[in-house]
Amino acid sequence: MEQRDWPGWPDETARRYRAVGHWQGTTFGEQLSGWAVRHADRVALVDGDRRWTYAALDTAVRRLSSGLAGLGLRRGDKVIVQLPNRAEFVLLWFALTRLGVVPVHAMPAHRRNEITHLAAVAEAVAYVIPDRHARFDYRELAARVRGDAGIRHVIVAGDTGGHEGFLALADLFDDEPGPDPVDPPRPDDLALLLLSGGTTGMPKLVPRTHDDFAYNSRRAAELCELTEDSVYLAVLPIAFNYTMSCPGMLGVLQAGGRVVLAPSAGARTAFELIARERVTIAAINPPLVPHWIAEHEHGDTDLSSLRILQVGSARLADDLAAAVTKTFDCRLQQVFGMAEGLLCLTRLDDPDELVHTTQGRPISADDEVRVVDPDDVEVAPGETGELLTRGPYTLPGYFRAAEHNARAFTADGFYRTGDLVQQLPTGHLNVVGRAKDQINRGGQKIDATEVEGHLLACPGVIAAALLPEPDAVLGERSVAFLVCSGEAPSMAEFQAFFRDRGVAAYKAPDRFAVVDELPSTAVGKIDKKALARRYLG
Ligand code: J2J
Repeated sequence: MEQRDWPGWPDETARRYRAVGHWQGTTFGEQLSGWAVRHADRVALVDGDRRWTYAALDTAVRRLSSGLAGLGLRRGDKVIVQLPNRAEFVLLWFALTRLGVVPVHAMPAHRRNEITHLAAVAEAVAYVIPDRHARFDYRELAARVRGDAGIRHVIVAGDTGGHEGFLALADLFDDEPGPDPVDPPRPDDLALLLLSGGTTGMPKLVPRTHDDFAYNSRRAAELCELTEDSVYLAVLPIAFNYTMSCPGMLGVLQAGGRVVLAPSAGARTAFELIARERVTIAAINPPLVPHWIAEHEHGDTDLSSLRILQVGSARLADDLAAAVTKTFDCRLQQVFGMAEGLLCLTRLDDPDELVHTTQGRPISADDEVRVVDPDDVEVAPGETGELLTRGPYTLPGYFRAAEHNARAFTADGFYRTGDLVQQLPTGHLNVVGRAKDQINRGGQKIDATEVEGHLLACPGVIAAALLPEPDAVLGERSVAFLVCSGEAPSMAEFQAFFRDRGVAAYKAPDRFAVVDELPSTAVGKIDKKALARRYLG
């Protein structure tokens, strides 16, 4: 069934990735059981005052798996998981993947518009939410989505709030771990679905297998020299590929280390946890960097355990990178990754010059990289071009998106990243721009086409174009250029319109500019380059 949902790697390529040991032929359920034997009494997971040893984690996961199987969840079923950085995410994630049930990684910021879309594409049978998080009641959202999307079960990590038919996650733990799943997943099965940043209207789903995702995190963990003594602080949302597998939660667990979940991304919270748990590696994005630097300069928290500070998901300015090295007594590691796969890291022994000015180089010797011009011809070394890639953990095609796949991949299976890069003789990449119609708002990706669709649905808007503009904090923010009939709606009206449509708040334009007309190209498309030149200088 899955082969029809997404293309899979060519057989010959898959054989090679197995033969060289990238794909080790184990599932996450098997891996967790192995870790539980090897590291039984070591602490695996910390969430506030709650702690799980490896043995306790494995037992809790088995109990939850049995309960989920009792609900009727089976290998191949899809479940939308929208949980913040709480231990329940980790327990649930392993319980689902142990059964071969596929978590669809929604982000806490997503709302009705996004969840309904994910549910429809994945044909999700269940939806897992917190009760409340960051002043938002997810039960209200689930109550609305359930009807639209054919979701059979809503599972709440917390209080069901009396919503009829909602199940409490806590009630799904069987008293004892049940037998092994009757129809266990295979290592080359779909293990999870990640969300792409999106460039074509609505986010695509990125299929990742047990084999490829495990390789991704294992290889990243090797390059970060993680050991049993490593303690990873999850600052960004745990469902994010970066936090999951680069090396993230999975990388640190496979090394026998400890995962500490930060309840929010605030620098103060993070610093307290670093001191308390003796954190050795943390992963953040560029907008957090100035906060971390300021917190360090004004406070006296003991950060002496920290060995690696990873920064990625948007371009880190070179001077900010140098400031990190100057401020913190640890190694900066730049991280350039994507839900689709390819991960680039600066190496721990790279000279500062490379660490401060590049976004690293691919983690696998089998990551194939091409830098091409608009005709797909390779540019001269060091010149700017679009980055194309294929490899042992880069998707061979999106999930249920045959038409899009035809455009997003070359005939020989290279994924078109939409990132403009220059490659140095050392293999390091410098991300210099973007060929895709996307805004990177401090690490959050906004699909311009999708937002333009919402804007055009707003009464009085005749034409719309969303562009990035520089922002001191976020790197980029979004600006909507609009042509309106009659008087343009106010900023407040636009915001209310977006909220009522159930669109995640970060997608609402940061600024609106009403113009008389939008320039167009020879073929009649909106000419965003001309627009940017005219209004953004
Ligand atoms: C410039 N652009 C970057 C960087 C990502 C690890 C880290 C990040 C992501 C991620 C991820 C960048 N400099 N250092 O999945 O595993 C932009 C590029 C890229 C897109 C992918 C991971 N790091 N980007 O950010 O799927 O444009 O993944 O193609 O959200 O973010 O976005 P996303």
